[in-house]
Amino acid sequence: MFSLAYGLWKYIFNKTEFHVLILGVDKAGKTTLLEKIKSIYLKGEGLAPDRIVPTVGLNIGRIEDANAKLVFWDLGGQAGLRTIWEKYYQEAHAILYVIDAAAASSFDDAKSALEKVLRHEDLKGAPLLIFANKQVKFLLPLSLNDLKLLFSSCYLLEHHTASLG
Ligand SMILES: Nc1nc2c(ncn2[C@@H]2O[C@H](COP(=O)(O)OP(=O)(O)OP(=O)(O)O)[C@@H](O)[C@H]2O)c(=O)[nH]1
Ligand SMILES: [Mg+2]
Repeated sequence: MFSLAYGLWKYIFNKTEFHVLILGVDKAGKTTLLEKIKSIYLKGEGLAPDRIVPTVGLNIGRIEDANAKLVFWDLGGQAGLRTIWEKYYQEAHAILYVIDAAAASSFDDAKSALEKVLRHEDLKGAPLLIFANKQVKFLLPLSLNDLKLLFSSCYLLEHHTASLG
């Protein structure tokens, strides 16, 4: 009887957990974005931008709403650290790929790193959001449309600034 009641309770109240992998080349603003998300959804949590250092391991953020739990995995984007990314692909449900929209010099690297991510078997069918970060009005090297063309393999390109919200 207890196990039946427990099973019913779990069925009704258990929330589905989704794993979102935050990827992108170094200095794109991944950790700043994660900390911003935390500060918005976890009231009071979240590091200020001046306390964020380049990521070597993994940063984790968990947020929860009425229906689901989201677990964000933020990995280091330096070239030598990108081999670690694929260890997380199998358990990832979605990819949030951050680019520094103000740094034209990083676009080629960001694009080829993204293409490599998308070629991986374990991510077939996983939704992808490309987050064009660090947007300062009128100062972008490329317009949002140009960025869309450059990253033409994307499904949806969102423009924003992680540090300002
Ligand atoms: N102006 C501006 N600066 C930003 C923004 N987001 C991040 N930065 C800055 O960009 C730099 C790199 O940010 P991080 O969040 O550490 O970048 P990252 O992608 O996590 O880098 P790695 O951990 O090395 O892969 C820091 O100096 C941030 O303050 C933004 O939206 N606007
Ligand atoms: Mg980082």
